[in-house]
Amino acid sequence: METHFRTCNLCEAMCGLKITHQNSEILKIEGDFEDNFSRGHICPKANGLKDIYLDKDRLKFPIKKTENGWQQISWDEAYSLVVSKTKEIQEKYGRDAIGVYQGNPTIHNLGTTMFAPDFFRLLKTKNMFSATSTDQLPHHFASWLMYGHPMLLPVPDIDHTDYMLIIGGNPLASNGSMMSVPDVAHRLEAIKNRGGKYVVVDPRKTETAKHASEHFFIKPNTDAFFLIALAKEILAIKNLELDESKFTGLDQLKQEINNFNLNDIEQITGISGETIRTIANDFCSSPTAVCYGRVGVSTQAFGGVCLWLINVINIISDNFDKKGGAMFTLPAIDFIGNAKPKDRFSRWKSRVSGYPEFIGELPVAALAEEMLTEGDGQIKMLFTNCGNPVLSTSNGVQLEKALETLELMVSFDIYLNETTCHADLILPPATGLENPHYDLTFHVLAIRNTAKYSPPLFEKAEGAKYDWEIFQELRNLFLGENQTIVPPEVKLDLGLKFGPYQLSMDVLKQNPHGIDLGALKPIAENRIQQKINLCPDILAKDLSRLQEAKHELFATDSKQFWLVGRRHLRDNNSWMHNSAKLMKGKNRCTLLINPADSDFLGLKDHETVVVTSRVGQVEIPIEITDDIMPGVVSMPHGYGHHRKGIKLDVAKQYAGVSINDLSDEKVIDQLTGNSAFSAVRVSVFSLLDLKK
Ligand SMILES: Nc1nc2c(c(=O)[nH]1)N[C@H]1C(S)=C(S)[C@@H](COP(=O)(O)OP(=O)(O)OC[C@H]3O[C@@H](n4cnc5c(=O)[nH]c(N)nc54)[C@H](O)[C@@H]3O)O[C@H]1N2
Ligand SMILES: Nc1nc2c(c(=O)[nH]1)N[C@H]1C(S)=C(S)[C@@H](COP(=O)(O)OP(=O)(O)OC[C@H]3O[C@@H](n4cnc5c(=O)[nH]c(N)nc54)[C@H](O)[C@@H]3O)O[C@H]1N2
Ligand code: SF4
Ligand SMILES: [Mo]
Repeated sequence: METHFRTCNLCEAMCGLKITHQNSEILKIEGDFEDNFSRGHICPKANGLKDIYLDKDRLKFPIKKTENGWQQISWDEAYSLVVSKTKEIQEKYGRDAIGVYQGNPTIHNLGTTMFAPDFFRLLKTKNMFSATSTDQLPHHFASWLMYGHPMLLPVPDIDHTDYMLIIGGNPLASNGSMMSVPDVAHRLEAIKNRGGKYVVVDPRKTETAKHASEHFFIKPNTDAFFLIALAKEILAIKNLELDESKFTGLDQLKQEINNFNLNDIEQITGISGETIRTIANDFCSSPTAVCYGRVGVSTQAFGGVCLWLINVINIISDNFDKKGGAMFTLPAIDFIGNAKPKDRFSRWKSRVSGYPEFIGELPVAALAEEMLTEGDGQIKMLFTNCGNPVLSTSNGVQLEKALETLELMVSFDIYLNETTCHADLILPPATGLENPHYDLTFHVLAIRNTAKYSPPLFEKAEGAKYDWEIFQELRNLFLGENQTIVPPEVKLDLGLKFGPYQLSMDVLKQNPHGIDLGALKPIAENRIQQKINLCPDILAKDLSRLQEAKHELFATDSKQFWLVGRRHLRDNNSWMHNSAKLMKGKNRCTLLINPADSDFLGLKDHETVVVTSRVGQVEIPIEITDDIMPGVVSMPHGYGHHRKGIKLDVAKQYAGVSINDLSDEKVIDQLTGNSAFSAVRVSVFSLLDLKK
């Protein structure tokens, strides 16, 4: 029997795992109590790593779609097809005829994070897309404008704070995001145990809200008003003395905020002015406090404004760059360094809808129309990498149609799923326990400075390839070069040696439980290369759009609901439903609805309803519960495995329906281009009524 220690790469929490195995048989996966960061914590998904490793549906060799179905081909054949077709299509139609979509596991896989960008950059296409614009883009946007770099993302110092305000995040299900925080439940509990509070603002009484000191229901999409009201109260309490050597824009900010008439704040948001005053008082009277917002505030019609205001609140309450507040990390591999602020927005626009580029990418809401609309620059060939946009981006049905129009589609993926079944060629890399791991991205977002390297546990299948091999080999072939293929450890070693702690691969290898580099420290002065702008013009201008939207937010219609998403501890976006162990138990793909609404519609618990939106409809059973606000319905994302052509035998049995067959690709944050999932309106009908 042997023991292997590693970091779980499935979500952002970076839990330490202790895996007991006999040769290639895994006997047990448990939490590593010697990992000081995660302290033995794991969630049920950790065991999913074993299921992925053993999954008979997982792809290990390239497959090509033929008239006789999918056929295995050699890596050489796959590579030469990719390179020759890419060149042919670019010669025929121009560079932008190639589109690229990269999904979430891109950053959970070291080899892909390190080497995929080099390959995709060679294509020089403007049609780059990723899951970022379905997720955290507004965080990067606000950071870029205020701190000068999209990756200078303040992290809540959860272990030292006395008051944490959580808006649109459910870390007890998601295990935290844009905040790598293993064992988050105990860490939140500890705030209460040391006499502090944590408070949740969410249209659903979530798992996190149920344990919180307080929870307030908020109407979806109205957080920007709530945050303005909160900022106004905080400004009234704090007679802010601004260090003019560090900040600019305070007067402008005050002016902008004062332009808002907030007398009707309760009607708009569902939260009274009195409550907001209390939150502001608590926030300011706590020795330390931090405001944290996540997917719920990011993926809405004013995501950019919300993330800006959250930063503002932390700064004006004097909790930025302070212990217990919102702080920057100093990661062992520091790819931000002393990066100077630069132009990163709207340098080009999407061809059809004219959406602005940000950090080199266009909003994924434009992906389908860029394939479907004829003309110069139309996407004719698409690469997907670690992504399942058919289930994970708005209007999946339209996207499916668009994928069928392509001349060629190539997917780097480990499954034949709802997206990759439209490809002509799938190149699957080794994954999970077969890979070495270092969290290049999540150490940047962690609540402590830590560093940990995990060696591979098992050999990849004979003849299989690592992601870092695939992307370097493709690069070489594309350029006709013969550069040596290097494993990620070579680059890691350099990054560590030149990093702020001068570590090395040798040192990391000697510390299989990770190295704790200490609590976050105030370091903004060294990280930020500009004065912090409290009121960037681009964001301030968007406030007039917010003013205009006010009336729309009031609009009520008894059959129209706001549709919001939710996450469950045993899901991982769309791609872990092929693990039988994780799928056990009651059906999770249900629509939550408040009793007042189900009564009004005459619906019975568990009956199937039809939910419709501008773009589509689904049939789904309901769960009647007071946990969801009246006027709002909630369903999980990542289901919809009934689609033809997939090879996911377990997932098919728990097919469910896809929320993104309802999400409208036209509904975006018009400033940042991020998908505004929470701004989608739906109608709900009884299936029985419709059949009558
Ligand atoms: N309505 C609604 N939609 C949402 C969200 C929501 O809350 N509501 N959330 C959004 C968010 S936050 C995100 S991040 C996106 C996610 O969007 P995506 O990243 O596009 O979707 P995933 O389901 O994470 O798909 C991951 C893909 O990566 C593949 N994969 C897994 N491991 C590996 C690997 O090691 N190598 C390779 N090459 N492939 C691998 C899987 O098979 C799968 O195809 O979804 C977004 N969509
Ligand atoms: N178990 C599990 N863990 C995951 C994932 C998973 O799929 N499953 N996905 C991973 C990924 S890719 C990400 S990005 C993170 C996301 O991490 P979180 O942001 O913590 O994830 P969610 O559970 O979607 O929480 C979003 C919350 O926002 C609320 N919300 C929706 N609309 C609004 C609104 O308009 N205003 C406010 N205030 N709240 C709103 C929803 O009700 C929900 O409770 O989780 C990661 N971890
Ligand atoms: S919380 Fe995230 S990192 Fe920890 S075991 Fe679960 S999936 Fe893995
Ligand atoms: Mo995400």
